[in-house]
Amino acid sequence: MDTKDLAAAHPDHWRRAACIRTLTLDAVAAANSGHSGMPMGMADVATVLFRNHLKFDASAPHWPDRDRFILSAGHGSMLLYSLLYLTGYEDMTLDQIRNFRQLGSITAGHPEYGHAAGIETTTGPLGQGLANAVGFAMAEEFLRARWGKKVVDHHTYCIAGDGCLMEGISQEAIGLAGRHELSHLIVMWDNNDITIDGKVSLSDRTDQMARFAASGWDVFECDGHDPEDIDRALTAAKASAGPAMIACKTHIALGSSAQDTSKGHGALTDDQLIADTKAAYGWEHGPFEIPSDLKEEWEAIGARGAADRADWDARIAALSTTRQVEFARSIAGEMPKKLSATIKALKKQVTETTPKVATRKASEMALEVINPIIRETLGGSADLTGSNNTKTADLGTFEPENRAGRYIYYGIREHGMTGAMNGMALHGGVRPYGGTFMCFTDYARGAMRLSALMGVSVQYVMTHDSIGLGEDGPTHQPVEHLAMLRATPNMLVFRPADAVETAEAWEAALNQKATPSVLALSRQGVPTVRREHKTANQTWRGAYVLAEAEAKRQAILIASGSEVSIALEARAILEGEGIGVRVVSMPCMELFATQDESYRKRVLPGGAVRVAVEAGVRQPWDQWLLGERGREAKAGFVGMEGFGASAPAEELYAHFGITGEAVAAKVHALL
Ligand SMILES: Cc1ncc(C[n+]2csc(CCOP(=O)(O)OP(=O)(O)O)c2C)c(N)n1
Repeated sequence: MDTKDLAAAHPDHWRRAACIRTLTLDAVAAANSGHSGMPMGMADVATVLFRNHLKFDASAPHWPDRDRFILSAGHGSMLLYSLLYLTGYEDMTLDQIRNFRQLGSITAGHPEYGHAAGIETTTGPLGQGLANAVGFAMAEEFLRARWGKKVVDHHTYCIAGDGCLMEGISQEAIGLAGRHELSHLIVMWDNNDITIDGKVSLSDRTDQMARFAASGWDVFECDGHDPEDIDRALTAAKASAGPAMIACKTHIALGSSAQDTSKGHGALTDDQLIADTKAAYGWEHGPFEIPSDLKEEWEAIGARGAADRADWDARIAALSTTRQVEFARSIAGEMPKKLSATIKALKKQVTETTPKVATRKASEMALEVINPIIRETLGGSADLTGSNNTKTADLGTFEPENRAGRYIYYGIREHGMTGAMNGMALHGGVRPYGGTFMCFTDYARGAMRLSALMGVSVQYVMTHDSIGLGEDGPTHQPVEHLAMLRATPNMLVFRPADAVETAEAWEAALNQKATPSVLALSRQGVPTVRREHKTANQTWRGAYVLAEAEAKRQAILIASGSEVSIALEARAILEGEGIGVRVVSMPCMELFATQDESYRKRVLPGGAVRVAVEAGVRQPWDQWLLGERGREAKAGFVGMEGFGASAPAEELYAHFGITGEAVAAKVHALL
């Protein structure tokens, strides 16, 4: 590839794109780490996209009707940072570019949501951005149906590399987008034939265009270094009726001696190589230097959308006040005021009727009252709707014929579902929740971790949360999953004991703006353990005294979920013997940990024997058994030590010794 020919063919474009290429070279050299090749290869595509197609206003990065640009190939972060700097995003200063990958800078190794305006999502784990993009596009379709084209009408553009397309999550995302005919989604594939280990052909021979086409996408091709060809392909992609994929033929690390090699993938830091490459670009400026005429051109690109945005503002102002307020509330992620009263009413009804229901059913009962008042919830399940109890009566199905439908059949795609839900939550204006079996959080894990890292409020309805699911056996019975989820920073794990706690958990979860929640729910029926109506949300405190000792307190039993009633059985046995036992229900360890010391001390005072009961592994319980004034000699655990087995649930509880009698015996042994 002769860069002289490219420069001669489109000199103005060439100079604009060279800004991205040289900033990348300089920033990676300064950091002595990073990925030079991808931004150097995709600079032309990105330049044409931003200049001719992307609807955005750099001075208003949160404008709700902007087009979204998602860099799924997050290792090429300098592509995004360069674009944000060049087009004039206020927080992306040249100093930030100079401090690429340094502590405290907003230019992290991979783009991190929340660091800088214009970073729509955190990417780096390959394929995630692509799945997010599908969620963004679904949210856009839904909101367009709800609010009308005048309020919501934008595109989602995504750059994905070979790595993104090799990851399994890509197939889930592609299938979902094809099914839903997401015509406002455009994926640009950086088709450069190179990954870290060498040529793509070392590990893959997939016909990517055929693969997308087979899932219902419209596919296009372009020469990723010819601005006219790129523009043509983008124009065609925007006009297509389905989601569009453009295979952009590019050269990684274009213009350098590492071009078209895996060496070009990583950090190009050699002084001579950088000098030679800049010479090949015809670039005669110093490091980090963008000549003012070019910077002005780029800033004009950044301001191109200002008129569109002003028009949009006027259209919003023309809406009725009620609609304006509702739009602003949903975009801000605020809960409607009615939520609290609605949950209280449900709790009251449950304490009066004391049903014995599975907490997955209790979750459905909660959703039946939540969904009608929060019109931005988008529910779904990875093909376990009837088991996860995620679909309520009023939702309707989201599909091309009914974009206003609020229930999504994700198919058997836990990871794709989760990545899409992240995208929806990031888009704003919708509140996604989705379900699968708790055991298959493993399949969703890559994206769940990113919900937590980014701080987006997605609710995970994870049913069949223990051996209590019974006959499906150990393949389906989670034992280590609660520990894994609780170990994840910024994730709330709710394991409610009954229908009251489940309603409270939903309220607490929905009120989180920057933290995802898992609701770990039982398959099997559990009795109502909260028999006295309290308006205050007890679950919000993480743990609370459910039943006080009657005789002199000698033991505290701490339990969650379906094991709370087992702890109550043990208490009855022990109290019958004159041993005073307090039962603490602990539906959410993370929230309890945030309570002040005096509250924690009131719930878990020192002195008494402590036994935790949960049909999972012990690991997360040590904090409450040994810490918080506990002592090893006085601590015990009743739960799982290995995998489960296939049998009816009650037999399994007996077999694994998770019974009231076993808990009572443990207390005896410790006293
Ligand atoms: C899930 C995941 N696995 C592995 C990596 C490490 N990784 C970063 S880039 C890359 C190669 C990607 O190849 P490609 O998408 O073709 O990028 P290019 O070489 O074109 O820059 C790998 C394996 C990662 N970031 N995410």
